[in-house]
Amino acid sequence: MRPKRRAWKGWSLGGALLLALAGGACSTGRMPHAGSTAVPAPTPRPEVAARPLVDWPDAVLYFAIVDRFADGDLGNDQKVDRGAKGTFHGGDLAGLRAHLDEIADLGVTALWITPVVKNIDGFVTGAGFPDWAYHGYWADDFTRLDPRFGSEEDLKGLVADCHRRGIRVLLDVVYNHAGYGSHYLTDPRTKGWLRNEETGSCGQDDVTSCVAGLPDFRTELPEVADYLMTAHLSLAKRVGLDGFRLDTVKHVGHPFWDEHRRRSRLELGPGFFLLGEVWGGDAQSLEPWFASDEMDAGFDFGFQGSTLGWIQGRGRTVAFDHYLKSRERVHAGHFLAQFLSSHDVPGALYQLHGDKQLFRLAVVLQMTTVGIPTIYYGEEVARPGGDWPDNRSDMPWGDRAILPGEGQPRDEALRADYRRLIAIRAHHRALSRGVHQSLASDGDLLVFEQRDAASGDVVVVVVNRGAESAVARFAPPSEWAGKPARDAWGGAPVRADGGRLAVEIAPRAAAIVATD
Ligand SMILES: [Ca+2]
Ligand SMILES: [Ca+2]
Repeated sequence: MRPKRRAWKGWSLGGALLLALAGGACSTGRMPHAGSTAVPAPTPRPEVAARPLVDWPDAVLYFAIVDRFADGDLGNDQKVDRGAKGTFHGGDLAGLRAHLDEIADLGVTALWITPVVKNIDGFVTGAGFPDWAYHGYWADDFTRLDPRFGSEEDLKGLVADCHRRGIRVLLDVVYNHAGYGSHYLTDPRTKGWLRNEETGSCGQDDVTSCVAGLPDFRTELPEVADYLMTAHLSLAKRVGLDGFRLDTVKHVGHPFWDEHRRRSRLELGPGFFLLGEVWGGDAQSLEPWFASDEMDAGFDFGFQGSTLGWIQGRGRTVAFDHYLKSRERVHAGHFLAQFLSSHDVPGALYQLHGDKQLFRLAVVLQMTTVGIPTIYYGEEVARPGGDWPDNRSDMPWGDRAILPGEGQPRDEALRADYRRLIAIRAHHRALSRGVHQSLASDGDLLVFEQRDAASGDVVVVVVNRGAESAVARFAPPSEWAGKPARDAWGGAPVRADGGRLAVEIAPRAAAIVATD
């Protein structure tokens, strides 16, 4: 979770608490959502053909906010108000299980879900509206699941259902802080575990500050570290998780992450995957966490801005090409994860003012570079998103009777294009593991090659951000000798031009050229 410093401006835990604690009345007077007739039927469990799990370097990751995806159990809804942005909307693990094929059908191979441990029951108003813990980042008890999201059996079932579909599961976990007003602050056994603003004990640096006013765990204390790690790692073991997405990594010290890595491998095996959120991270700045092997992968926070900037005509093409090349200079054995949208930033389609043609160029670039493409739920069907908190709106389900996003429009053509791009990536190891080489970066035309030496797979990617048609000319890779090349993405004409190949590329269009 990105600390909402701007949103929380003026927030203070000193003096009058702006927090309605457990069971506290909702100051808006809103009533729980009345029962809907759209109660899902008991979830059928159709036979699913088992699909193999995919190695992490080739993974495509789908990120869902549990509360905003699908409500599979209206019985666990509490104070749900689907009309308000900061409230619970009712989504849960049962909903994810019931509609897992929506995700699996895209071809993704991994699922990241928001935290599901027990969160605080109240809300805060520092953002100017009642804001609840629907996102799961405001824990009140790390040792049990939040009934609003479901039970441990639900989580175990979700993991099993995902595995049958060839999908690994990463659970988002927070080690840095507890929720506002969490019981850890009042329980005499644990209140000494936290730095907090009420006692003025928050430090100034990344590790000891109280991010967005949240009580900060003294993770340097062995008792605290052991409690938190035991809670998360034992849950992972009980339900069969494949790894964690680690929240607020830079706000916890390196010795903690060293020990966490040691224990996660000891208790869950060497393959237990750790994807960390180091805010602002990229291939270079993640080095301190990768060099000491504290985690396997980290988010590349530069990808969204670099990509959206270039396709909108900002910056020189050669500079963007250099950026793409720089992404492979990540510490050996470690990976970047590239997103176009997230719960902490305005989404790509929103930033592009709804221009789906440009958005498709961004998705092509996301799916043709090394790293783990991370799809933020609903962007594949053109969920409009917006700035926070609109970037956390409900999964659109169109005319399907699925709450909370029933009736919200979906772009099925865009979703079909996501499926095709993911299939192209799955077919070409050069896209997930290859070495990037620039073939042309003049004007508005970007042409680069991805080559995977191990498999001999070579793909040439052509992207024209300009308003005029262009022709990309390049020498065909030797691996293509004797085989006709074609554009597997947009069907652009590919013709021989002397000893070279020429690809005619329309304005604001892309080609993914290969021989198979
Ligand atoms: Ca529910
Ligand atoms: Ca901290």
